[in-house]
Amino acid sequence: MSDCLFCKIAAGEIPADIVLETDDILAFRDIDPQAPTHVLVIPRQHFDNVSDLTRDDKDLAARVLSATAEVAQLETLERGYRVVTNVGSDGGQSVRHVHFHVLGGRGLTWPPG
Ligand code: DGP
Repeated sequence: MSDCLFCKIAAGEIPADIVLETDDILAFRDIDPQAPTHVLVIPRQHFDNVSDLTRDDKDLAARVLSATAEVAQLETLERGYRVVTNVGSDGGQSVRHVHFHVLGGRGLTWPPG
């Protein structure tokens, strides 16, 4: 999508601090980190949010989830971490391109606000 921020990051049109990159997935550091490690994992392909993923996308969805684990390993989050995806306004989603937050490096409280 031409007006999507994360599509532009995926296309290299907007710079990002990239942690992991494959043909169809990108992981980059969040611009406003909420923990010592805060990385966003996205498919390069545009989906508004996780609700738009269907059974047809199961292989890509599995690769994205697997990439979150790989990021945790690269960031040495051996004490644990959290994977979050926000959906819609009540879910706190501010960027409409599906993304998984990988947060770690400190003890995280529950429930989130
Ligand atoms: P969410 O609120 O769940 O939609 O998360 C969107 C995240 O995207 C938020 O934590 C801040 C981050 N973000 C917004 N703009 C940029 C940007 O231009 N670059 C990077 N690296 N992260 C961004």
